[in-house]
Parts: sequence; structure tokens; C-alpha cells
Amino acid sequence: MPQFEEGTTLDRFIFETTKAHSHAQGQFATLLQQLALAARLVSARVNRAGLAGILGATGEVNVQGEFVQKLDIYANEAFKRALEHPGVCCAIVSEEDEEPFFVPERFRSGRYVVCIDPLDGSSNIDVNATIGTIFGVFRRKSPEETPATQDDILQQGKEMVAAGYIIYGSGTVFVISTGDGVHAFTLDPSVGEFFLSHPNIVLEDFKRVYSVNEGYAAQWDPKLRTYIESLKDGQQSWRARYIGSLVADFHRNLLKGGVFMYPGTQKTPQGKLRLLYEGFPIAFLAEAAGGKASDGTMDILDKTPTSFHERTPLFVGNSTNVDEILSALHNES
Ligand code: P6P
Repeated sequence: MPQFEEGTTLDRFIFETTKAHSHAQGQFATLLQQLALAARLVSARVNRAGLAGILGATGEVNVQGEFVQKLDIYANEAFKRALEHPGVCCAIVSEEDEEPFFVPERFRSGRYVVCIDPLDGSSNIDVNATIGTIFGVFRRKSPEETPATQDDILQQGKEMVAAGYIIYGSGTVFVISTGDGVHAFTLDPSVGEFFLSHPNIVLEDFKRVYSVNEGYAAQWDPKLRTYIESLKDGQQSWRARYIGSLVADFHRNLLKGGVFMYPGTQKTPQGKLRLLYEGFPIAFLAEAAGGKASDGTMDILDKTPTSFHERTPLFVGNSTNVDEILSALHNES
């Protein structure tokens, strides 16, 4: 993996790093560049949402039963339009769409499958809290000259070849891994270019920061409740941080350390977050940064989904933090 100095553009990073992937041959680079293009479009729209009067719900409800914000629709369309034409993608599964979008023959299909949450945390839009796009990339398994199938999508997490997110906060940052390290690029909106700002992000082994919505504590596994309570004994100076936007909570933990949890509850044993376009990409990034991601029983990337919008409990961050939680959950005492 070549080393890159701060200020390297995302385009140059993509070109240099994708050359090393035997499956690439140009399509991989084009795919990532198209994701960056859509990211710039969404960033521009998010940053003027308040002015353009496009805040607020459309009144529609998506497959998750969540009120769809106008920016959700814009982001979903921006990423799908950027991916469907260049002949790099054969299928797109999106949090916003009940069924996957299989790229039609007339659009020149490609060898990659993209799993995407176009605008995660969108319930925070109206309060101007940080939101983000999360994506993961598989190589298709079926022959390229045939129509893609659901088996091209429902792959084990370990099969992912790239993952990342774009966080739309005080600045827009594109975080990506193609399996060799995690790197963050910050957008300079005056020139419309992403520049390397955080090369080779690494998670330390342990950090006394935890991130979970404790409003659901009464519904958790009692062993998890006991563990979280133990962090508050005042002896260990733990800090709690929770924004309620997965991209924002994970980005903070990636840069500064900490563990994020969205556990299952009695009412929703599989939790709230979706495996294909939230759990897998976040787990891919965490592991590429030296961290760990589990559903409480097994590594997230060892899982194979059986449906497109399958949910999963998620414990992700510094490896020792995750191991401590797993020990607490499986403590036989
Ligand atoms: P809760 C946002 O709606 C989201 O999908 C994730 O971004 C976030 O981590 C989670 O839900 C927050 O859920 O139940 O704590 O509001």
C-alpha cells in the first residue's frame, strides 16, 4: 500500500490504491469516484437544506416505516443515478427502497454491488445535527454477462471489498477503506475536491468512552445493564457520548476511541440497525482500523444476511472494549 501525504486528493488515492486490486481493472476506481461525486452533490444540498425550504418530512413513509425527509429522497436518487450508468454496478440495495435496484441491461451492468444507507440519521435533519451516508461494496458472484441475482447481494460480510461513509457535519468528510487501512478525506467546497486529512486511522486497544441509548436500558439483556452500570461506579472515569446518528457516533469513536452499541431489546431482539448497509460497512471499517464489531454472539463480518433489510445488534469499536462487553454478556456467573 503506497503511503499518501496529507493533501492527496481522493481521486489520486482511488487511482493508486485500486490498481492493486486484481478485480479492479478500472471499474473499481470509477465506482468509488462516482460515490465521491454523489457525496459532493448531497453535501451541497444538505448544507443549504435550511435555505432551500426542503427541510421537513415529505409525509411519505419508507420501507422502514420511518417518515421520509426530502433530503432522504434526494440522497437516494443522487447515489443511484451516479451508480447506474457508468457500467460499474449491477445492483444497488438501499435503505430507502424495499427491493434492490438491479441495473437494467440498457445501462451496461457492472461487476459491483453497492449496499447503501443514503442519508442515515435523517431524523436529525430538522435539528441540524450531523448526518451521513454509509456504503459497502461487494463483487458480484454471478457471471458478468448474466442478470444479477439476490445471491449477489446476500453475501457474507467478509466478502466486502470496500466500505465507507460520508459525514455531513461542520465539514464533509469521506471515510473509506478498501481493506488496507482507513483514510479520511475532507471536502474543500470552494474547489469541490476531497483532500486527505486523516491518513491511516487506527483504533487503540481500549478507550473509556461508551455510546448507547440508555433510554432502552430496561429492555436490555440484564447482563448488559449490569455491565453499563459498572462503568458508572466513579472508579474508572468513563465518559458517555451519544448523538443518535450512527455515522456521527462511529466517526467520533473512530477518531478518538470508544465503543458504540445498539443492542437488541426484549421487543426487538435484532436491534434497529440494518446488517447490509450499516452493520457490514461499519464493521469493515472498524476491523480495517484494528478494532472489532460483534452482534453480541459472532463477528458482524461472519454473518450472512437472509433478507435485504435484516437487522442486527451492533457492538463496535476498540477491540478490548468489545471483548469486555462480550465477556459480560457471556459471563456464566
Ligand atoms: P435511537 C438514526 O435514525 C439511526 O438509524 C442511526 O443513525 C442511529 O445510530 C440510531 O438510529 C439511533 O436510534 O433509537 O437511539 O434513536
